[in-house]
Amino acid sequence: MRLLLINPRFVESFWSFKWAMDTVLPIRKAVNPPLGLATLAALCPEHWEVTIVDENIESLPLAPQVDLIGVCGMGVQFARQKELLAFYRSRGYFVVAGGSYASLCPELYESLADSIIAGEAEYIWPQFCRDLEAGKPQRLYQESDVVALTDSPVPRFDLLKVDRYQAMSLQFSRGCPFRCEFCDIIVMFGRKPRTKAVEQVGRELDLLRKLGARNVFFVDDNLIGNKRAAKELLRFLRDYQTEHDHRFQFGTEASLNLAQDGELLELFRAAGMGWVFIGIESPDEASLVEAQKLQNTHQDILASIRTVYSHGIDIFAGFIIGFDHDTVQTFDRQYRFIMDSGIQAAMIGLLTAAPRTPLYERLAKEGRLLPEANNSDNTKLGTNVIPKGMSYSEMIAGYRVLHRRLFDDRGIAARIGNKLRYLRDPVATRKYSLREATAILRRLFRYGLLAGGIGRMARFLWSLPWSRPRLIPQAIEDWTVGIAMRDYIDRHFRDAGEPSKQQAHGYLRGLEQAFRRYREAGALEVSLSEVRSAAAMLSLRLRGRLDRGFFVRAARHLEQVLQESTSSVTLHIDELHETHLRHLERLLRRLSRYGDRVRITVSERLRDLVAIDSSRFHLSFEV
Ligand code: B12
Ligand code: SF4
Repeated sequence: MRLLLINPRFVESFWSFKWAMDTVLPIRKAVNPPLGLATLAALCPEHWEVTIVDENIESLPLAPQVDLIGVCGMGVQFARQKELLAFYRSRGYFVVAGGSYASLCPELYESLADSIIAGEAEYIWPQFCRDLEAGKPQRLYQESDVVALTDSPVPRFDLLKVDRYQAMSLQFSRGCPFRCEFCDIIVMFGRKPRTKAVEQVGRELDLLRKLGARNVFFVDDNLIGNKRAAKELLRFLRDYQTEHDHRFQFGTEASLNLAQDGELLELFRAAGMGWVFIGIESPDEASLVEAQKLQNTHQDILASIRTVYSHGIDIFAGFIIGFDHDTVQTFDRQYRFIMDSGIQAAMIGLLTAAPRTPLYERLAKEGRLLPEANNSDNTKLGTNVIPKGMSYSEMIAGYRVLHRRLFDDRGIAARIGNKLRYLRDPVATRKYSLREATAILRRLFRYGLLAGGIGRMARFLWSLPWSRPRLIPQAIEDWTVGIAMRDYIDRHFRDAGEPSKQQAHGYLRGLEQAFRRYREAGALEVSLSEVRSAAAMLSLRLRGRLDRGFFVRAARHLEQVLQESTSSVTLHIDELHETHLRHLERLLRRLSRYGDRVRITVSERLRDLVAIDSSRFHLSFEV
């Protein structure tokens, strides 16, 4: 049996760190690989031939030589997952859906896939494989029991393109003992953390070492959910690192009570855990209590952060705005807190109610859910929750302003100072070779710092800890993170408003005039499909009989539209002469920086001729 597993393209978010990936780390194309797919591949019968395609780093095969196709997805990938399931199904493939969102809401997939795998796959996937081989696959395989992680195989890391990811993923435990109201982790994985044996982790690290990985993210929901097991793991990692020349840089997710356990912190350091992601959510105790995030109320949060820094461990953190106790004043409180904390990678989200969570149930009862709104990505300018302490529009406006304040050059530099004041002797890292590190620095200087003007350069130089040179790499990393987040804000958090509607119609008229000749000859159709807040959705249908001049001018016009606004563009390539292929390629190269907002359809006849990089552009199918 030949199986293709696909990780659909993500919509860009803060987590994409697109600017850093495209500009500073061009060898890397995404932050983390789809570990679920590598695990699933390892659960297949030995005689199955498995391939993994991650659309975030590579193009999709449109006519793969396989017998079945599995597509995974989180909620944020649902639209793309649906599109891919429909496309491949329409081509006659047997399609299977799985992953986080199918686990949370399997009912949404009923009409989309031939089989659905809901929940952890360790036991139900082998059962599906047996049924399929026997010719009687069922529609739904739902895990209702508890999977022992000691039964989870070493993932097929060898099927992933290791060098394209910033860090490889490895999972030690699932589940978390806490009960935060908004959390879907405990709905999916339960409150009793389950762990692998440390020897399993050792085997996974052996394979990652063989494949050349250096950077490993322990993707546990809360690595210290079971402290005894966490300590055993960390001791094991410490010894493993000593044995293997401290080859790995590790990072993970943990709850804030990490700061209260000195032994745990020492072990983090000894194991080479250079950074940790912590859900801080709010500096406001009333909001934490409301969210049942009581573990964050037992100590002064700022003091805890500084304790973690004092062990040489960097912090990424999640923050939430929109709790019932939050008002318009909350933005300023969060601003001051985040600045003081020195946290550069501050992932601030609007409170979002994921289906099946206690928060979702409560707000549904209170009539405070927006059913059509985004329920999966809490870092967009919108949520499905109607706030209580402020109006929806005040919340969105405040959210936008908060980001602008935090991620101006002054904010980035000041946070670095506030972090480095407490960060002691960072955990030794060997993330990059000397050659890689030099190339990274050169690109950061040229495209990030010098491009930001003399003011940014001055702030950069001022922020470097000249008297403690060991901390300089941390400052450089924080500038890279800060500029990447700022770049995202500049492109995605523009002001919406009426003038933009006029602007959208202006773009349409501009295109109509510029390309009148082609339109009149029936070679091109231009239209404006929708105007939604600040964004126009422009569409160009290429019908052949174009020339080089068209592509050159189209590149200029479309690049300007994408640069100036949050509009998106759809290119329908219905007809294209072979000799124009290189002109089209040049046009696409110009637009690729905005690929997230460029949708492309290619007519059936041209699919062998026109290859679109679906990891760059949204390749759409007219099924
Ligand atoms: C690593 C990670 C990431 C990585 C990316 C990982 C990747 N490339 O896929 C990063 C850091 C980039 C990330 C980002 C985000 N993430 Co994330 N992430 C995780 C995390 C911590 C681990 C995922 C993982 O590797 N698990 C380990 C594997 C082995 O488990 P698994 O994926 O569940 O797979 C099992 C089954 O689902 C099944 N399976 C998996 N795939 C498939 C496919 C098929 C066909 C089948 C049959 C079965 C199957 O088999 C596996 C073995 O049992 C999870 C939490 C978690 N515990 O899963 C959150 C999680 C998946 N992320 C989540 C969210 C919300 C996000 C963000 C939207 C956060 C945000 N607000 O911005 C962003 C979006 C990214 C973007 N737009 O760019 C949610 C998803 C909720 C949902 N139900 O959809 C989760 C569950 C965490 C949470 N509750 O907050 N994330
Ligand atoms: S600490 Fe994190 S994983 Fe645990 S319940 Fe709270 S939000 Fe969920």
